[in-house]
Amino acid sequence: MRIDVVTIFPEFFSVLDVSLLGRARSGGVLDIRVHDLRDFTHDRHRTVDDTPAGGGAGMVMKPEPWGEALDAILTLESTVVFPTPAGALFTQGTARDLSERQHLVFCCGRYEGIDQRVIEHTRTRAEVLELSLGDYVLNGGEVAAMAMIEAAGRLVPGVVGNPESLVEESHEDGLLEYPSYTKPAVWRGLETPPVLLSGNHAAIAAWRREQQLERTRRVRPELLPHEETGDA
Ligand code: 6GU
Repeated sequence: MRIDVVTIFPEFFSVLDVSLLGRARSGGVLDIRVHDLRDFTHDRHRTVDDTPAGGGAGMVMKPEPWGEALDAILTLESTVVFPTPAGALFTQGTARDLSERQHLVFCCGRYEGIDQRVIEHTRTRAEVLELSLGDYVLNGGEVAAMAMIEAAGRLVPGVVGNPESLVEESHEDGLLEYPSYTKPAVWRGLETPPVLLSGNHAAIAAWRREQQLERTRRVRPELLPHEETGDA
């Protein structure tokens, strides 16, 4: 999979060289390229922002550098992601969808955002997604793009060594994950649930399912189908 990132802070993305994604990158499974938006400016100060039309606080990212950057990066296969708190919610389903695409382009806005005409113009030549991580505000799209790249990237075949580890995870079946334990069987007086040491695989599977339901009901009841919430 090819991923391009456009940002005024390319150094944020050095973490993509670490751990699983780093290995996928050096192994050629993920081809990730990070671009400095300021390289697409032409003035001495490499200006990327200006005052908002209509007035108000903060600055807006100018359309011209974004247009030139996307002219250079887009292909016929591109899906363009604009991370923004005003976007649709990014979920495990979105990650799965993105992981199946040929070419992702992440456009990281700063300040009060990117001139909306950049998004509208990009829609005329590529599929465009405005996506949010959740209902809180970050200083820019960089950390959000990183989260989306990691969530989608680890679902690309070959990135995670043992694909079975992707199956029994939180959100893959719509429920939170069951709790995990390892040795020793007793630690600081706390026991590993005996069923997990019983060798009874059917009983273990049933216990894990019950734990998933209990945890989801307690922590994230809105994830459960209505008839399973216990509400009237
Ligand atoms: Cl995608 N961007 C920003 N700036 N803030 C966010 C976000 C994205 N998702 C949640 N908060």
